Amino acid sequence: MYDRNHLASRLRSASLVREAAGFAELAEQPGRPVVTYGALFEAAERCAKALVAAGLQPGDRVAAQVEKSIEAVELYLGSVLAGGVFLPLNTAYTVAEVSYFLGDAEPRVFVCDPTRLEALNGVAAEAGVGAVLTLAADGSGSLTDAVAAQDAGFEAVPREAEDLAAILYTSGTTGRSKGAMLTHANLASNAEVLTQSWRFTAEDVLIHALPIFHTHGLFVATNVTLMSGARLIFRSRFDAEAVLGDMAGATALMGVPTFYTRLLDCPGLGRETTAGMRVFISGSAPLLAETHRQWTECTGHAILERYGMTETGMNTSNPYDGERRAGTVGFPLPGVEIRITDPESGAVLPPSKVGGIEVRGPNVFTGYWRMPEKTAEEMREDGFFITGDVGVVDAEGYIAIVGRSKDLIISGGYNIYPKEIEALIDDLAGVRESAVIGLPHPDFGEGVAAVIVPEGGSRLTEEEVAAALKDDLARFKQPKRIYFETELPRNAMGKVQKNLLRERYKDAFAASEAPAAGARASG
Ligand code: MLC
Ligand code: AMP
Repeated sequence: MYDRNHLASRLRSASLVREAAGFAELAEQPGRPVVTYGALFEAAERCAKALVAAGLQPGDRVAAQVEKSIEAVELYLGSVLAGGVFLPLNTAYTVAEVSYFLGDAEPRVFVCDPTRLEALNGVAAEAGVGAVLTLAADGSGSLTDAVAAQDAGFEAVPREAEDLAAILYTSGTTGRSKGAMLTHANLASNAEVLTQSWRFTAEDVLIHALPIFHTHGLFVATNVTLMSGARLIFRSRFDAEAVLGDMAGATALMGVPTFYTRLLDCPGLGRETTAGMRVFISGSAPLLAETHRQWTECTGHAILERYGMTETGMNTSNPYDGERRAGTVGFPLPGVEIRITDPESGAVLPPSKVGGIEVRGPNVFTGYWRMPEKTAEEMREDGFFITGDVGVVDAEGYIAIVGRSKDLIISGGYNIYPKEIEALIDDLAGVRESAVIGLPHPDFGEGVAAVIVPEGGSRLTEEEVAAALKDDLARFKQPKRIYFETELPRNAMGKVQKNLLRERYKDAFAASEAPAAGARASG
């Protein structure tokens, strides 16, 4: 039965039209059987039943730290169908990190990889999780067994538009991660707007090589596909050569800038190999204007850059028709309002003035899980959300992001909050203080570096610091460079001048780790 308030029902209804027209395929997965829309939703319904059998009540959280698979998508849809709140977790998170999320969100059900069950069972029990199930990358596990044991058919648990469908954690500037609460209406409205703005139809084949535990891979790439009845080439991870090969049978790619710089380094990329592609979309981190220019020169396609956040879904996009302007994130999406404000007074600024980006619309989340004071700090009374991004609108209305007022590093599309790493380093014996900074990185855009001031007499080494952080921080957050200084530069107010440190170490990653974007000869 179609229910406009229900995300799962809105995602399902588009594909029903497609199936009626005789197109049944949803996803091609290298090394695994093709999945049809019918099979996806049937399995999602069985999964909803299995979750209910495991004790799930409407409003309960379902946390998942699982590898990318179609079964993981079924778990997402099954949770939503059962009236649950889906809570995906980065597969790189350590036991210590997962322990925090489970303790904070108190999920009824937690699904993890079978290889991590032993390590995570204890923290799940401590957090009072009712049922722990497993799901492996190949689709096997105790969740799959429980799903297979259910009969087909499940009537979606009715939900209001404002009920929660998901919680996604985003690190906090003060250290503690905050759970962004997203409603059925937030997710469904954003998927609908993107489908229309980017002209997705049942004719499309999207190359999906993003992780599905974040907004980009789950709510943008997956929801837009389901909403438009399109098809997916569903890759477990990004591999530039493989993705380039996929382009012969695809029409669209969504990626972070690292996808595009790595693809530019593939000798086979060119007009011929991208001839069947309709659109290349980039987001989650700034796309260098230079990468945009090189891509156009090499393929003849102008990358369509958009701007979003965990808390808001997608906010702005360059136009599908019309100029996709390099170095900008385009215009507010239909229904979304953007304003630029003075960071001190909050006064709205006129075009061409640089200020804080604020956003309001049906896409904006309802607040941070059990943190009303944090929500109040970032939400204006008139409903505008303070993004922490700094931007400017030009005379034609194109929005450019020129910086961030939040102390945040974005590495390969992942957000990393320096505060979280500094707190761990500062706790180490022999450390007086530290500053964690993002430095230009040829592959990831920014790379993490730590500048440490040891206590007098301490002989702390780089290796000791790295070893001490290993179990507490996901690999992508761990500093790739560690420097020792006798003191940190401070301004008159005593605040650490990270800009001076960034300047001092700006070449740290210059000629390392990966071929620089732009290494390719032009023409
Ligand atoms: C991997 N590593 C990273 C990293 N990814 N380090 C820093 N930043 C990253 N993003 C580490 C690995 O642990 C490894 O460490 C080393 O770097 C090399 O790994 P790799 O094999 O080259 O990495 P790869 O698997 O190819 O992954 C790179 C990537 C991936 C860019 C493809 O990180 C990725 O898929 N990023 C997308 C993130 C994303 O979806 N963001 C959207 C958030 S939503 P070592 O030392 O062990 O070798 C959002 C809202 C919005 O932001 O607007 O969309
Ligand atoms: P996240 O919290 O992981 O959702 O990351 C959201 C942040 O990513 C935003 O606040 C921006 O700082 C950044 N971001 C997303 N898209 C873009 C983009 N196209 N250009 C620059 N920054 C972006």
